[in-house]
Amino acid sequence: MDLNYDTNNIFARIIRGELPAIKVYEDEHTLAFMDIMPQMPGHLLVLPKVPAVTLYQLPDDAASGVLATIKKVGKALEQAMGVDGSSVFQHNGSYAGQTVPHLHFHLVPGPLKALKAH
Ligand code: DGP
Repeated sequence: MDLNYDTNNIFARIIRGELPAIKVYEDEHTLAFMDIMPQMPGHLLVLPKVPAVTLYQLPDDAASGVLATIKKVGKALEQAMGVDGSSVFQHNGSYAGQTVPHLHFHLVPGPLKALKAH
């Protein structure tokens, strides 16, 4: 995967409002929406709006904002789905399974072992 940021990747276009998504949370720095290919019901994605392909490219000063959104959305997801736990995971680079070259965190209301494909 090319680690130079492509401003026309799908998630960049969703952030800019050029492509639709089922958004569940948005603020100045982050966006959360439903995954189009959910590996379990309630599968969400949380993104920082800064241009970064992998976690290792995320500026330190953007990290607390994305973590705050993961916490907020994760707690709401557990409540909405009526479950007592959830999992957060992400991929860095195609070798690790990343398919969209904009940093995103998967948030699922259950254990990783329950994912359809993992
Ligand atoms: P990853 O393998 O970590 O890069 O996961 C990418 C996820 O993004 C995958 O679960 C499917 C999802 N996805 C791909 N394209 C779109 C899209 O256009 N809209 C939404 N909502 N999700 C997408």
